[in-house]
Amino acid sequence: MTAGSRAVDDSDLMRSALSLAARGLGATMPNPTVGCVLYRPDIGAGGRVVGRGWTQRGGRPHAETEAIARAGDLARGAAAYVTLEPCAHQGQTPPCASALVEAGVERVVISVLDPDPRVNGSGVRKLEKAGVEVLSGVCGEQGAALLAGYLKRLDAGRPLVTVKVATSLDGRIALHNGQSKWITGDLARARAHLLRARHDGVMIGVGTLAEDDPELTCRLPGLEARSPVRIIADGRLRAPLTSKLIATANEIPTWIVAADGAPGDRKRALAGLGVQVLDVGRDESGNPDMKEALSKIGDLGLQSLLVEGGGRLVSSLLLAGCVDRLAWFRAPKVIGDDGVAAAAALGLRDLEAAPRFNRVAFEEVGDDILETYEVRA
Ligand code: AOF
Ligand code: ZN
Repeated sequence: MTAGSRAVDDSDLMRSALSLAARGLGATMPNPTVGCVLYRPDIGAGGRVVGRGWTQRGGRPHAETEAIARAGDLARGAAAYVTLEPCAHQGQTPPCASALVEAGVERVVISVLDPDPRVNGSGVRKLEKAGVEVLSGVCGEQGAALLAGYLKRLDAGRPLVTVKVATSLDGRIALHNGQSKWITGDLARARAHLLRARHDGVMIGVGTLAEDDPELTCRLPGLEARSPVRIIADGRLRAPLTSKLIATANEIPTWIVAADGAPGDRKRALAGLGVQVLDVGRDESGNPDMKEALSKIGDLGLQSLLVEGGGRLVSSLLLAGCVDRLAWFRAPKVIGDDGVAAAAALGLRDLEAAPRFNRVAFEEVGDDILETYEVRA
């Protein structure tokens, strides 16, 4: 080795597999997004990566079979770095654990074990039985962060919920007259479109639909096809049928959450326009029951949901204990108490009861900042 260089180690290669996996965020539901790097330690001075793969759109093919196909014969004798335990169940194709053995892979390094009941350790057992050396837990924390939506759905039966807001310094999302375009700058808006691309679904309340008439698509060049499923929380089905979301429901999946007692003729009209109606009960305040809505959304395969307001939907979700992350953009502006707050009334009487979060990331985005928070356990 030359001075200043060092051999690649397991975590370097796993980080590379993790970045491949990240490409599939928001595109593989109901499957997790997985990355795989095949590495031959015996080629050249520092070894060589001979194949890369990640889970393809809609969840198939899996990452390992992609990487094996790219490596061809060079896979023989390789070490595989996979961000999730290789599957051991027969799907449309044979299990990845068998495909790795078949390809001649001698060592498998795993970030996260797969809690899917069809896998759940059987991938590791299959590999070990075939004489493959297995090491798991490498970059486990980063691996679990990337799989947070997948793990949440398996564990809680609902998608991981991230609330995204764009506020002034004093936490306002709009003026009293409803004007909200634009509080944050161009770069922050582009960053928010990237968040849409990386989520399976995006949800707003009917008030925001009526006020802003948004499209909720990802309009970043090259990522247009990555628009998430669009969901409107609209207990009484008051959404205007002429709104952009509903008018384009035949092109981009659009769902609406209706509460008990929503008028049947509206349901039929919406269904006729291509909107899928999800019926749920009501919570204590008479709003659609968010826990039930999220569990239906999870049943339909969504692993991650980005909530883009408004304040009433945000407070319903906070009160239901269903907010896992916050993506909070703040612009250097002050709007004042006559503006609209990011969250509607929570009725708190004790600070101890306030939803609490830990900040996990901080980014400057042009003149604005983006703070990312995770709910405190
Ligand atoms: C892998 N590599 O890239 C992914 C895996 O519906 P199927 O048959 O495609 O199986 C889905 C399950 O496969 C999913 O729940 C998870 O356990 C695993 N996903 N496994 O080896 C991959 N995406
Ligand atoms: Zn597989």
